[in-house]
Amino acid sequence: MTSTSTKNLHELKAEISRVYHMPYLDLIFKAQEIHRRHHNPETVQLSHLLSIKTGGCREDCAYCPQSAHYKTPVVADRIWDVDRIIESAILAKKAGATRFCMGAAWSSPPKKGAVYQSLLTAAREVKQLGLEVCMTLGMLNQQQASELQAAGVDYYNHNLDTSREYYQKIITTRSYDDRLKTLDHVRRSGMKVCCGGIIGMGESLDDRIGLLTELCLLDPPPESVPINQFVKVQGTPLLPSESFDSRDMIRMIATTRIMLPQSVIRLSAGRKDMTEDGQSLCFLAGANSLFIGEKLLTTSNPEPAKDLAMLQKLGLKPSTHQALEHDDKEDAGNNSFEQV
Ligand code: SAM
Ligand code: DTB
Ligand code: SF4
Repeated sequence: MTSTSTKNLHELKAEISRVYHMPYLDLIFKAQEIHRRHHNPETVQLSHLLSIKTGGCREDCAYCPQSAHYKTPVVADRIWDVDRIIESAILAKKAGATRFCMGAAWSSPPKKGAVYQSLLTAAREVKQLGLEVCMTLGMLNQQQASELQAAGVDYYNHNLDTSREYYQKIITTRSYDDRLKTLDHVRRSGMKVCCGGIIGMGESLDDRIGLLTELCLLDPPPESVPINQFVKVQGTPLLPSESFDSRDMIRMIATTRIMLPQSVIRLSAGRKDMTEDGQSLCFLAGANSLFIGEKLLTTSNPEPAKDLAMLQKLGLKPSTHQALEHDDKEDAGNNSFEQV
């Protein structure tokens, strides 16, 4: 595959479209081949997600039950105390997670003051537990990004969510370029970039290809790419795509794997609605990370014991830090998983 930097946008989009529309089984086969060249096919990274500040958000993201613009069952809450966050992180580590991801329903976090300091303290203390630290708090300026990085945040999640065109129909309170600006601040700070999107919210196939095009244009590409299936919560204005099924997720993941071979792809929201066979095909298509824990932010996730049993049935092992470091080294050039 030619480097994305040497192609113009049109050619890149055409290439992604060609891959996306490959015959289904050929696509999965190609994705698995590429997956094995860059990743250990026997391991899956497990992250635990915690909503540290829920609801009451001023943005109007039409998919989100935490937006104050819609009347949903979500009850807005104040930010959690650091001690309570750490108790949850200890349990997540015991349950097998290697990364702890803290999410907040903010347009952007405060720039100073007690709440801001508590975010930095939470990052430091989670890190001391031997967990990777991830945060998703909304838009960041350069100073916030650098201070979070210095406090120990390894990954920052900020999604592009969909294509530039469809985005305008989903969110009116901030722009696509605002998102790209935050991603630039995250990248410059030295944190790793976690950036992906949502499918199943009425977008066209062209919008899915548009999202992947934008992800491929991030230079360097995101280390982590969450692919979410839209979870419809009562009160949010979006209607789910008609005739959406697990093949849409599998096709999206396989195309992401082929276009972003080195990124870790997280099979994120929506697993509660998928069968284990559907999820298995997502792993075959190149997904190698998931959220473990009964809850995502406000919606439910499969029971952890069921997830661990599913992974065991598939012969997949939760990755350890060492295993992840090993994978990174392989990605540096010497692909020892290639000879499959
Ligand atoms: N407020 C911050 C932000 O928007 O960046 C962080 C939290 S926000 C909930 C993180 C991501 O969750 C969103 O960008 C979106 O991709 C995903 N998300 C939110 N609601 C969802 C839903 N109903 N179904 C699937 N994904 C959802
Ligand atoms: C991401 O892409 N998916 C996660 C995480 N990043 C923060 C969030 C999924 C949220 C699903 C809806 C909810 O539970 O509120
Ligand atoms: Fe707020 Fe994030 Fe939900 Fe948008 S996705 S409404 S910014 S919590």
